Amino acid sequence: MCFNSFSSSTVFLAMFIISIYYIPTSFCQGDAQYVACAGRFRCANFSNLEYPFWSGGRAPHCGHPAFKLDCQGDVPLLTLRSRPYRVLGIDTRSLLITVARQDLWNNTCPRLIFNTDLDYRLFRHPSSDQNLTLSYGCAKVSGQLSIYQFECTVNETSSDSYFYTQLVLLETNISTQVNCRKNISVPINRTSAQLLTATTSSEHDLREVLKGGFGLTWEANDTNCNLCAQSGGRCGYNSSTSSFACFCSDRPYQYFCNATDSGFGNGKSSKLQISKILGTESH
Ligand SMILES: *[C@@H]1O[C@H](CO)[C@@H](O)[C@H](O)[C@H]1NC(C)=O
Ligand SMILES: *[C@@H]1O[C@H](CO)[C@@H](O)[C@H](O)[C@H]1NC(C)=O
Ligand SMILES: *[C@@H]1O[C@H](CO)[C@@H](O)[C@H](O)[C@H]1NC(C)=O
Ligand SMILES: *[C@@H]1O[C@H](CO)[C@@H](O)[C@H](O)[C@H]1NC(C)=O
Ligand SMILES: *[C@@H]1O[C@H](CO)[C@@H](O)[C@H](O)[C@H]1NC(C)=O
Ligand SMILES: *[C@@H]1O[C@H](CO)[C@@H](O)[C@H](O)[C@H]1NC(C)=O
Ligand SMILES: *[C@@H]1O[C@H](CO)[C@@H](O)[C@H](O)[C@H]1NC(C)=O
Ligand SMILES: *[C@@H]1O[C@H](CO)[C@@H](O)[C@H](O)[C@H]1NC(C)=O
Ligand SMILES: *[C@@H]1O[C@H](CO)[C@@H](O)[C@H](O)[C@H]1NC(C)=O
Ligand SMILES: CC(=O)N[C@H]1CO[C@H](CO)[C@@H](O)[C@@H]1O
Repeated sequence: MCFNSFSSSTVFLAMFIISIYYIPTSFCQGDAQYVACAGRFRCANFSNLEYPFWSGGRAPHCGHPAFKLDCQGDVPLLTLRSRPYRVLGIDTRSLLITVARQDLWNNTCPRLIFNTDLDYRLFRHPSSDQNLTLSYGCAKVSGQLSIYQFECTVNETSSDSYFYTQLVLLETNISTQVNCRKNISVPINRTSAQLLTATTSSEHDLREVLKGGFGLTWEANDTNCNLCAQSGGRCGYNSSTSSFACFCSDRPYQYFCNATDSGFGNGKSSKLQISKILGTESH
């Protein structure tokens, strides 16, 4: 069906007559890019995924380039600044993704020690989150701070490693006592921070927190996407302009399906324009 947004059969008939004059032949078969982005897709243990996400099985123009999922394992992997993250949750309503660093998932001792590096043009931390510091290759300390110690063999030398939350850093003089070769930050939420601040916290707790991951809210022109979808389009990306694109049944538009969108073409007919002619605009 091409005109399923019009319920009245009278309007349908009028539309049909007008369509003979106004609608290009490609209108009903659909723009190829529009057709390619139909429906939602599955990835590992997630179903119903849509823009800004895409994967190997879906055309790249149907998603934002930074949101490509690797669906080969038991959970999707998302590459952020060339490092892999396990995707543990996706909430498209609140634009919240829960990810865990693949190298630190159920693991306190990664082979390569690197900081968590994110593109803050695309992602934000929930405001209650904080950084957990993991310090590797440290000289030994004694006393109370050793509760935050864990084992990790760095460069074939077994040395002490420590984890400390922001509160621990603030309330102890750990930073003046511990001398480490490498420090990294990993985001954690408030609940996890409380757990790891407690003097009863253990390496097991650390492992569990790292396994649970952290939340990130994303911003990938989702407002544009809502407008596009409302106009009957499918959200995507124009790689030649590196910007959002709205694929409509007749052709791609910059923001949403309409007739005289500046920047492309020269104003072919569309649902919106026709409905304006008929005075039956449905929104
Ligand atoms: C997918 O699996 C991961 C790891 O087992 C789990 O944390 C996550 O909740 C699962 N997601 C869904 C949508 O089932
Ligand atoms: C997490 O790591 C521990 C210790 O290495 C292991 O016993 C456990 O099976 C792992 N859990 C998962 C879900 O991989
Ligand atoms: C952790 O530290 C980095 C670098 O200072 C900062 O950009 C980031 O927002 C911090 N993360 C959280 C959860 O506050
Ligand atoms: C381990 O050795 C490599 C190569 O010598 C070095 O680049 C890296 O910083 C070392 N890691 C730590 C934690 O010292
Ligand atoms: C730092 O901690 C050590 C060991 O608990 C203690 O001996 C020292 O007095 C502390 N230094 C400061 C400045 O609090
Ligand atoms: C890592 O952090 C500890 C404690 O804050 C500090 O003593 C050490 O100098 C830091 N090391 C590096 C390489 O930044
Ligand atoms: C906090 O993070 C842990 C994983 O580290 C997760 O299990 C828990 O559900 C999160 N809590 C909240 C309130 O988001
Ligand atoms: C991408 O944008 C360019 C420049 O505005 C336009 O010519 C082209 O048709 C667009 N392509 C798609 C697929 O939207
Ligand atoms: C089409 O959309 C553009 C924004 O993308 C807007 O400036 C223009 O007024 C719209 N035209 C019509 C006919 O709605
Ligand atoms: C995160 C992102 O891609 N933002 C873009 C949303 O769209 C506007 C206008 O096309 C761009 O300027 C932003 O960079």
